[in-house]
Amino acid sequence: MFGSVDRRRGTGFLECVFFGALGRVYLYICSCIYIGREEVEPGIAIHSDSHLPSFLPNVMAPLSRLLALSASVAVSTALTIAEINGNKFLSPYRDQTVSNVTGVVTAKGPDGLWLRSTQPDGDERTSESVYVFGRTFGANLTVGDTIVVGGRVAEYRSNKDYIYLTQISTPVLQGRLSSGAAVKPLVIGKDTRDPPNEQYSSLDGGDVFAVPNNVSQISVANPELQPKKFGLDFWESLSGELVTVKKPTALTKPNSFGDTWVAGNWKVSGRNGRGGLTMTDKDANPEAIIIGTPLDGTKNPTGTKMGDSVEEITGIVSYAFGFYRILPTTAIKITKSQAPALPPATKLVSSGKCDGITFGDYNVENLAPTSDHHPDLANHIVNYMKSPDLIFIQEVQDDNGPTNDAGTFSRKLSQHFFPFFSNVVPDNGPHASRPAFPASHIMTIRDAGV
Ligand SMILES: [Ca+2]
Ligand SMILES: [Ca+2]
Ligand SMILES: [Ca+2]
Repeated sequence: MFGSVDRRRGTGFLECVFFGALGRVYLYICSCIYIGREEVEPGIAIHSDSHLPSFLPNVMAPLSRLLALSASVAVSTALTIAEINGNKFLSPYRDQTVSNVTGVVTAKGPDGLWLRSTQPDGDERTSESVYVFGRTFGANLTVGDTIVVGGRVAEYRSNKDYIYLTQISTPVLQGRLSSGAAVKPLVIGKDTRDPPNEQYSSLDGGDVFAVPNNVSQISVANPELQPKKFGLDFWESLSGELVTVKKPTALTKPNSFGDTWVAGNWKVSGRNGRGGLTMTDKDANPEAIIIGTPLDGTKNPTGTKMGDSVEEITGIVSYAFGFYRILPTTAIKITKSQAPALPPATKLVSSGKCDGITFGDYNVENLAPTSDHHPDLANHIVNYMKSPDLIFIQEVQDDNGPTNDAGTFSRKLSQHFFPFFSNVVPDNGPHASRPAFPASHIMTIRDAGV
């Protein structure tokens, strides 16, 4: 078989035409394609003006990878993983092809594997591990294998508002040096420093609550990492690393996927009486980390509660869906819950006089006239919140509930639920009537002092 290559630079698209005894076969290769929010492996499309034998796609897959490598604009050789990651958020070798990258396989996931360098540089800003993206790449590799890899350095994100994740894509296995290397996770707070516990980023003056905010974006400013000071920088400096979280505590109830925020036995600030971390001015709790989807296909529990003790977690530091996260090697396990299950009622009780007022804040979860949780809400407001003088409530819907129309206030709720309150001020802002963002109301329970 012989052929010709037509390289179209700037489009990431490579077309090869092979012809011979089989007739003409057209092989199209894209270095990277996207389906939905997931990146998938290099695209290979084969068209032929003759009958193709069934083995041909198998023969062409490795060939396509080699061709994709050769088609790269620039090639760098024998880089360390630390050099690939660099000391900023984005790789200095972004979109370049690299080869002879040596590392030990520390973990495998459904779409790729993670490599740890055999030549660490002693600089805590440069992660010594990296994600190698390729669904079939690791099929014959196991944890503890020391391998030599080539591929393209890619910065991947599934949404323009997210931070990029550095990875090696379109990988080619250049060699397996040995097997059975010991793979030891880094214990966070012991083998690494403690995560910073107040500030997220050098942008926004270090305060995510500062006004004005969003002065720039990490992926645009690409600042040099300061893992001692800023949370995002700390987690980025461990990107791709296999880590252990000792004595984790759940900080929230999980989302519907079982993703759970935790903090380990490192130094935290803002710990509250229920074991959570309370956000305050200039403390947005970057020491919290979300535990994402387990690598082995198991599922995290969805019934976890704030303050629950969790069994030691080992997994890979990654980034997806807007958050740095640890992908555990297997599902997390809850070992103990807070008792009693409900916190006590507040001790802040209004005197009903003008010398002081009490405030409350309650998300009433899509409250509509047809909701069945009116009695629970009333019970919580009266018996747990002790009827604050002023209460901010979120997620109030209008008379027709989730229907998206001009309504921002429920006449029925005002007749049946709100009569407990002496004054109701609905939020008539631009989002007030949208089902995804039900309105906020400020209500006063008593006139005294307000
Ligand atoms: Ca990076
Ligand atoms: Ca380093
Ligand atoms: Ca904190």
